Amino acid sequence: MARLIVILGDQLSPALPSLQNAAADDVLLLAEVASEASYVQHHKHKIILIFSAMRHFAAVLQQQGYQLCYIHYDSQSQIKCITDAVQHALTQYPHLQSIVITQCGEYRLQQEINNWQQRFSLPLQILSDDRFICDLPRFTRWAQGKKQLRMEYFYREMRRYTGLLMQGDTPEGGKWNYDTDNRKACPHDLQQIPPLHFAPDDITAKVIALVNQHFAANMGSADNFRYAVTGKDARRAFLHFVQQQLAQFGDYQDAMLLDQPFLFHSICSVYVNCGLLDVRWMCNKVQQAYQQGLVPLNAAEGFIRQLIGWREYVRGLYWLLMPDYKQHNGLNAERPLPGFYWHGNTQMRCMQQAVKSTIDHAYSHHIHRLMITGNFALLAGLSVKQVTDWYLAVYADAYEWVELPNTLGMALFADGGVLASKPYAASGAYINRMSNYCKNCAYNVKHTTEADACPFNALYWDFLHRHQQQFGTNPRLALAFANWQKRSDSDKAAILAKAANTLNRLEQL
Ligand code: DLZ
Ligand code: SF4
Repeated sequence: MARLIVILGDQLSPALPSLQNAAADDVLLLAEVASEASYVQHHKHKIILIFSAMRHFAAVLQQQGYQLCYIHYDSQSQIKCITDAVQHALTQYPHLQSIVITQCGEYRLQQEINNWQQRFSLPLQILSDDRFICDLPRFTRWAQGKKQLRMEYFYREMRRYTGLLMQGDTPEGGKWNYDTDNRKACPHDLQQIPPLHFAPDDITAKVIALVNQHFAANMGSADNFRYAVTGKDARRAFLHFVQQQLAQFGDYQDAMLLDQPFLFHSICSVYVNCGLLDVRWMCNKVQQAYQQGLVPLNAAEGFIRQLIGWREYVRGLYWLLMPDYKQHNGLNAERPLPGFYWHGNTQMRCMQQAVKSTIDHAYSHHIHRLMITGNFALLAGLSVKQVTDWYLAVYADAYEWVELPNTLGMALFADGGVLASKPYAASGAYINRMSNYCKNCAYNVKHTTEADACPFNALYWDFLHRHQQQFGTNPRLALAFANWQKRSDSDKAAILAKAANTLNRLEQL
């Protein structure tokens, strides 16, 4: 019984469940469609990455003898969405008798897929995505009956389940988590080894021309695209990271340096999230590097924690809590997103650096995302909808399952504390400790109310003051509130006036 096997743009893995029993008379469908390319205004690099990786993946499948139905992007086409593409394929290949797909990463599109059985009057098989280590029933079982769903406990279960960095029942080195050893500031003269980049081949060059033609207004320049677009090159990029960068990644995971957008980060989230890299393979390589004495434990553990802890945890939460999760706006944040999130023209050096890296590479590392663009959005009460759409659009590794919990929950605390135990609000002092940006900034990080004061400072106190009701009793913020209360009434009034003035002139910062 011949089947239509639908493969989405973030399902580019040879081990994809729906490909496992593919037969010669099955038809494999990959479709570049307007709805997926424009449901947010994706960065140019994200579209190039997905389209080019889809074309390369299809070429390999074809070489292996599979029948392919590949739909190239065409702005005039009647095929505007994945459902249209399925309709087209079923018309072209009338012998097909059922549809198979691996569960989709985003709720939005999964809802559309759920209608296919009725719409096409054919059996539809949706396979669990076992490229993730924790399947969704397992996550639901873990979450059941718990008052708080903390990543740390989930992570420990994943360590036990996978056996990664374990000695029997105990964690390697005696501690589960070396997060406190991941927070060193980076000396500015430490030698940097950049991630591997790849010159575009003919297939990518064609996609670059297409994106220049049809997505000219989107963020970024198509002409400096250097990501890997095949599994083979993505694996090369990852092994380069393990051999050259991972040893330092542990110490400097949270550090930021002027004009060093990558530091010791792997940037492999871009590859693993569209399927070019396999999580288990990556973790095994990192564990081997530790066992061979090439990298210290805090680096290996810190990296594995991101993959089998945080990444799996946010995916589980997303599917557990959608669609309601997307509606949360616990701090009533509605202020429009300032233009500098798109163009980066601001005197705030930290913001300028985070947005520049975003524009240049469709990438910025987790502390840029959490503690600069995210922290600013939290403090200034920027619209949850606009901020989450921005993150989904501008990062090459962003799909809603990973973006929404990280942004709405972690950065904006809009879910009322499902994900984080306190808001990640910070003044300029944190950014100064973790970077050399403040030394190179027009604003003075030590000032709060003066004309040249760092905008993060007054906004930070204003945030605490505004949300005293919600957070005043949170033990993790007790010290911050005590410091606020210690200030004289006139000091408080001056800080709140400065914050109000800052909020009124966000576009001029
Ligand atoms: C992100 C993306 C883009 C830009 N374009 C396509 C596309 O044309 N066809 C496709 O199948 N997938 C694309 N994707 C990835 C999907 O949006 C992604 O598979 C879903 O959001 C589910 O995670
Ligand atoms: Fe950012 Fe403030 Fe430091 Fe400037 S002084 S870089 S605005 S934290």
